Amino acid sequence: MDSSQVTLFGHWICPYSIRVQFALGQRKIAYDLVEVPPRAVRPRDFVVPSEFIEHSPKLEVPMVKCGTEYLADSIPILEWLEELISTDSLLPEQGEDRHLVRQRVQWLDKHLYWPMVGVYYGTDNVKIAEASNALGNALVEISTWLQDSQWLAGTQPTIAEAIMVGFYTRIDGLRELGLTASIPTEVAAHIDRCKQLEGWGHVEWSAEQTNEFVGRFQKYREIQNARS
Ligand SMILES: N[C@@H](CCC(=O)N[C@@H](CS)C(=O)NCC(=O)O)C(=O)O
Repeated sequence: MDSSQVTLFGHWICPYSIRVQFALGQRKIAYDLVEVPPRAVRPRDFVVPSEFIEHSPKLEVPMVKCGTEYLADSIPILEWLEELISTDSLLPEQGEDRHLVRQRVQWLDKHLYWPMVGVYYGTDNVKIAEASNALGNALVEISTWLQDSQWLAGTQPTIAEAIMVGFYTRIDGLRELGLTASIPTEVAAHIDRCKQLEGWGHVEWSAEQTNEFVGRFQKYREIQNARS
């Protein structure tokens, strides 16, 4: 398969898009990026590409086009890219290691992402504090994985890192939006290691992007609170 035919329909502000963009960068797969801002932050005059409307079942980013085929939903996309392209894999071949990666990917998707999204989409302080605490608890659990290994699942970076960097890109912004939980030492060291990876350069936020993220969600809160 010619990897030059990969197109990512995504957006930097979407942590699910970041998962895929990180994996593409880390695996040195060439790709085109078509920016589709999620509805909550979409400029009014933005014209959604018809190709995206036609092929994305839930109108969610990320969606990937490989050759002539399309797939939406980040975790299936990461698996699909592993099936299609074998270079610089982020999924171990062996059964048990592969199982651990998949298990941790699912765990992060649920126990890290739910509270993370809860912090920035939160509109009342009690809910934001609850999400922040849940996120802190998730980080404590993750720190136990990192006591045994430098990486989240096994001895190499895997698609579990792709999930995690969706959180790492926005930590500073989350702090401004109400994240108070502390980052365990093992996780802080893991952040530093992830920042050395090739994929990080594809997803890292500038200070302007952090400010834009914070500003857009502060505005979102204002609008929601004015309505209620
Ligand atoms: N389960 C999906 C979730 C993707 C998702 O929630 N994407 C959001 C943006 S972060 C989206 O596009 N929502 C529709 C919209 O806001 O227009 C995945 O893992 O890719």
